[in-house]
Amino acid sequence: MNVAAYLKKKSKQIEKALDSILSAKGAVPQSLAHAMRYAIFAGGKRVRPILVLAACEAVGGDEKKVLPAACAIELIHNYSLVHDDLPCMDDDDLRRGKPTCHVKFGEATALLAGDALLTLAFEVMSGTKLEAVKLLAQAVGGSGMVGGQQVDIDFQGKNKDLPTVQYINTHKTGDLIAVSFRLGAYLGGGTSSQTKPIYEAGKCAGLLFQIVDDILDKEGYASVIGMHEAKIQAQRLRERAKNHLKPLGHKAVALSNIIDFIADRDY
Ligand code: GRG
Repeated sequence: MNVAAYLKKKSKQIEKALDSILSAKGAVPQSLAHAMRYAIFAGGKRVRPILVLAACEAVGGDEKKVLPAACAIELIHNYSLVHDDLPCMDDDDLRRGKPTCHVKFGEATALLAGDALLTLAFEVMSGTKLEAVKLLAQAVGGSGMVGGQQVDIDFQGKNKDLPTVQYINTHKTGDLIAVSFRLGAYLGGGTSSQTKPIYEAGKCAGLLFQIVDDILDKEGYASVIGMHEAKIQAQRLRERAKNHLKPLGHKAVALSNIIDFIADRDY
């Protein structure tokens, strides 16, 4: 299977669905709607929503049932980037090579665009299952992504030990990726013997994603355990993630190939 072609095809599908979700929000003030669209259509890779679709495929599920969750996860991912770029956080001027949302629309509007994207995500999720809404909320709230970001902030400029770096990686980045695997399998109608190993693979892939990011940026994990050890860990996580998927057979080939894509990315 050609993973680049798969990602391109699925990414178009996600963009179409995101476009119709944002277009349906008729009553949003224009300035806010512009900032929301700018944040969403700025050239992201759509890795997380594609993982949702591939996890659904791995359980032989119907893609239509997971598309809303896939879009909700991408809305949340982009809200987190808009907020992460704000002056009170990372204070970044560029994202994906373009001016960040607050540089383009001002801080207050960027903050509100993030809020509106997060809220919209849960409106979209309300059309799925209550359990899925809860799993997503847990993954991105105080004990998930937001908690990971808080610990990252608490330790800024301080030496981080390995458990702290692991906590940050697991929650700040890992939880949203892990829940993408989990919801794709769950909402795709997977049995618990399918959903469990897919979620385990997702946890490994989530950590892998951040370790690869740290290796590319020469920081975080790579600076605590060293570049060489970080590369060994990344290789181990890739193998563990793919091993979890083996019992699912050929249906999980796309998911497995995306794990390789995450491990091999060089940008
Ligand atoms: C501010 C609530 C809040 C949370 C922030 C995810 C996050 C938590 C911050 C983003 C900072 C960051 C660089 C995290 C590492 C994960 C990462 C590389 C995200 C970018 O993901 P990609 O490469 O982005 O999937 P695209 O551009 O493809 O959408």
